[in-house]
Amino acid sequence: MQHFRNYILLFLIIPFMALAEDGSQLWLRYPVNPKPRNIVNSNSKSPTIEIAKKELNQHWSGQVVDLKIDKFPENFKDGYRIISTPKKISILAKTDLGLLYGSYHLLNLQQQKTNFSNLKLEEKPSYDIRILNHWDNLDGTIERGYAGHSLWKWEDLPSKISPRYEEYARANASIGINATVLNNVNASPNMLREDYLKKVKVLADIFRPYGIKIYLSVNFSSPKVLGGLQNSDPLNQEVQKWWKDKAAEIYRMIPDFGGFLVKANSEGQPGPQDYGRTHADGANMMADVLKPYGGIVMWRAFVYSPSKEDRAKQAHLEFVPLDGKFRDNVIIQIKNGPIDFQPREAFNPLFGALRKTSEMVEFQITQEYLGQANHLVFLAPLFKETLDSDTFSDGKGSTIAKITDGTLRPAKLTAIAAVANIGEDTNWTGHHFAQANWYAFGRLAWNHNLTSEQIADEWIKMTFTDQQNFVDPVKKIMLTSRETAVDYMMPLGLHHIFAGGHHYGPEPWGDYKGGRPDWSPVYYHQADAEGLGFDRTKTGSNAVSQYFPPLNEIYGNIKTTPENLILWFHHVPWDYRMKDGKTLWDELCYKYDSGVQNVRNYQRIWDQIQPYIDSQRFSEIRDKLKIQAKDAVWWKDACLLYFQTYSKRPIPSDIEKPVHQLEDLKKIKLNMGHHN
Ligand code: BDP
Repeated sequence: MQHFRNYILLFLIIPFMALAEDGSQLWLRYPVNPKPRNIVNSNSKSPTIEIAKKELNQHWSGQVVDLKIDKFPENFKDGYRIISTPKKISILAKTDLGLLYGSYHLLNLQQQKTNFSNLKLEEKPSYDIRILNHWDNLDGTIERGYAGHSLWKWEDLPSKISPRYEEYARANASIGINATVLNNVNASPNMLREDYLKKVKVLADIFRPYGIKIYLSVNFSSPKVLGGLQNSDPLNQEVQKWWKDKAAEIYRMIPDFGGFLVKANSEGQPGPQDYGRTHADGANMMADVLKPYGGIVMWRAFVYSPSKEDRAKQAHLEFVPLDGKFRDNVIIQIKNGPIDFQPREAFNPLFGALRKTSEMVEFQITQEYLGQANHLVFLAPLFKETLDSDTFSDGKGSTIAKITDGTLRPAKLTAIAAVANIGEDTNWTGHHFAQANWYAFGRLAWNHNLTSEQIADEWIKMTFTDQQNFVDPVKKIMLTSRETAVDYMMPLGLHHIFAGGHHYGPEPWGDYKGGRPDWSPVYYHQADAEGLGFDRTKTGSNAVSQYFPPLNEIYGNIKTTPENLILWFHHVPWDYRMKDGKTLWDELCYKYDSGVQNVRNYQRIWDQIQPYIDSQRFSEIRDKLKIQAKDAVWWKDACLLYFQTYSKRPIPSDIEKPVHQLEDLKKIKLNMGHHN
C-alpha cells in the first residue's frame, strides 16, 4: 500500500518537474544521453579535458570525438579547429582549454540543429582576457545588482561549497569567458585579509579547470586600513613592501591569480592623488609587485570630481598626459561612454587617445540605467555600437574594437570587461532575457565580429526553441529593444535624467542644490526657454575637441551631428528643424511615443508565441513586459510634461495624451536608495 502511494506521488511530481522551466539552466539546455557513452579520445590529460569528456559523453549524440592537442602559432591562444567526417569529429587546439571551448561549441551547434557532415571551422578569441566584473560586497549585497544577493557565500566559505560555483564556471566557459573579478570596485580592504583569501582560493580551485582566472578589486588604502601603516602613499617604501608581501601571500595560495582591478580617486574612493601622486604612480606600484607572477593591473579611467569641468571630459584630461608612463602590465579600463553606462552615449574619447598604453572597454551587463531586471533590453546592439565606433585615432577604420584587440596597437595585453548581472536568483539574472546579455558579452568578447542578430539567433535557439514561429518574432523584439528603451527614456542624446540614487525611473526635474551638480539631471539636459541639450561645442564645454578629426568637426556642427546624439553635443532650439522636417519638440514627443508603442507591440507579440514555450517562462516574461509598458508611459509622461514647462508647445494631437500629472510624478519616491 505504502508502495502504491509512493508511485502515485511520483506520477504527480514527474510531469510537474518536466514543466518546471525556471531558467536555471540558462542556455545550457543540452539534451542528456539516455545511456552513458564513451565516445571521446584525447592525447591530453587534465581536469579540463575531463570536463570536456564528461560534457560530450553526456550530451553529444553524434559520432566519436577526438580531442587533440596540436601545433598552432602563438597567436592562436585558446582557439580551436573542428573538422568532421561522417565517422569522426576532431577538435584540435593548442591548449586543453581550447579543446574544452571546442567541445562546448560542438554542443551548441548540436542544440541549434546544425548539420555536421563535413563541418570545418576555426575559432580564436578576439581578446586575451574576457572578464566579468562583479560588484559584489562582502556582506552579500550587490551594488547595482538586480538578481538577488551575491552568488559568493563568504560566510559559508571555505568549508561549505555551493553547487552554483561550478555551474557558474561552466556557464562562463561555455561562452569563452575566462576571468572574473569577484568583488565590488568600491572595494572593502577586508577582501585582502588572509581569511578572505582562503575563501577566494576555494573558488579559484573550482574555476581553474574551466579556465577561469580570479582577479580582485582592491582598495587603494589597504596598506593603511588593513596593514596599519601610516599612509598608503605609493612612493612610500613600506607601502610598496606591504603590497609586495600581499602579492606573495596571494600567489602562494592562488598561483594563477590574475591581478587587481582598481577604482582610485573616483567617487570618493582613495587613490594616489590623496598623496599628490598620479594614477601612473599608483598603478605602477601595484604592477611592479604583480609582475614577477605574471599578474596585471586593470586601472579604471572612471574618474571625475565635482569641478567646473564637464564630467564627460575629465577622464581624457586626467589620463592623456600620463600616456607612456604606465608599466606594460597595466591596462586602462575605460567605460564605453564618458559619463556612465547611459542608454546611449557618444563613445568615450579616451579610446585611441592613449597611444603607448593598453586600453580596454568596460561595459555594463547589469542594467543599472536600462530598466534593471524589469525591462527587456538586449544589449548586443549597444556593445556593437561602441566596438564598431570609428575613433579615427589612426585614420579611418580605427574602431574601438581594433584599438583594444591589438590590431592597431601592438598591445601587450588585450582585454574586455563587463559588469555582471548575475545573482542568486533561480534564473541567475532576474529577467529571463537578461541572460541574453551575459551571453552576448561572452560571445562578443570571443568574437567581436559577430552581429547582434547572430548572437540573438543562437541564444534564442539554445534557451527556448528553434521553431521559426518563435525565433523570428522574438528576435525582432530583441534587436529593436535597446532603441526602444532609448526612445522611451532618453532619445536624441539625452542622458542621466534618472532619479538620483536608484537610477530606475525618471527625474528630469532633479536639481540637487547644495549637492554635486554633476549628479543632477538638470546639469545634463540644460532645458530652458530656448531649447534642450548640453552644449559640448566650442561655445560650450568643448568636449568635441577631445575627438580626433574629422569627428571633432562632425560633432561640433549641429548639422552634421548624428541626430541620435544631437542633445549630447548641442543645446538645440525647441523649433530647430530635424532632418525629417519636424521641430525638435515634436520629434522628442514622437520618439517618446514610439518607445511606448513598441513595448506595447512586444506585449502583443509575446502573447502570440505562447504555444511555443513553457508556461512558467511565458508568464514571468509577460508580467515583466507589463511593468515595462507601464514604466515606458511613466518615462514619457514625466519627460514630456516636464520639458513642456520649458518648450511651452503642445504635444502633437496624434500622440497618446499623458495619463499622469507632473506634480504627482514628482512625488514618486522609490525606496531603492543609493548615493548618486
Ligand atoms: C556607477 C554606479 C556606481 C558605481 C560606479 C562605478 O552608479 O554604483 O560604483 O558607476 O562604476 O555606474 O564605479
